[in-house]
Amino acid sequence: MDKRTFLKNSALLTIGGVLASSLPGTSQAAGMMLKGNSGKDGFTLPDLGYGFDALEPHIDAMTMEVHYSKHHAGYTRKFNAAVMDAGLTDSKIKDLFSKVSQHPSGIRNNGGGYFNHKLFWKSMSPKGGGEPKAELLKAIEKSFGSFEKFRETFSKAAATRFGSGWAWLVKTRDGGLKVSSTANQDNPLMDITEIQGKPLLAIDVWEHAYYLKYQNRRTDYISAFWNVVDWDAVASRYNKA
Ligand code: MN3
Repeated sequence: MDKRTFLKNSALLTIGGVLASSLPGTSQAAGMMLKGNSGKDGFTLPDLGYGFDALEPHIDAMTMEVHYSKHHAGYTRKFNAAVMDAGLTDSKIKDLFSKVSQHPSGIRNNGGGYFNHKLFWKSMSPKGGGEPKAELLKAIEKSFGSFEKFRETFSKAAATRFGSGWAWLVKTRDGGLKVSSTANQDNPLMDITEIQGKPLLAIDVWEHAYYLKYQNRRTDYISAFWNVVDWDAVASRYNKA
């Protein structure tokens, strides 16, 4: 190869590298790298599925960007490290949670942070809001009396969670629906949680989830959240549970 061909090829390789690192499909490559670092079941930051500004004006772009790319990415990284330290890289996340009381606190805190945010992003959509349909609506009416009553109960659980934590809509083992709230990054799949079951809907009430736009007005953030709830995603979780 002459010098000119060599330079041309190197330039193409460089462009290829830059392009590849900015393409969505390469998250798989990043995932494989992460798996290499944390065993075969490495946990990866999921795609958000919409832009940082997609939930404006209800949830602002800056909050979304910092929340996803700093907070959630941090939990994901620390969760992988905690799983590796504990020699639990072969475990499924649900098995880790169902015995979380027996594991180091890094699994509880960072595993919760990893899982809860994933569910939170998938509970919201720029096309969200309104009311659930069909079976889920019936189930909500059966458990809470009305959709409005459910909303009040959930909003209150979110507003009154002292300090940092989450509020949940949970499908319990008997098939009923309950609203609960948990501290820190705990969730309804964990054996240390009072109301256990399958989480269907989650709202993050840590200050980092709303402070930039709403400051101390957590209840304004909770009211705005209803405009972006993706009821189709919640219904599909309900139907699978
Ligand atoms: Mn958060």
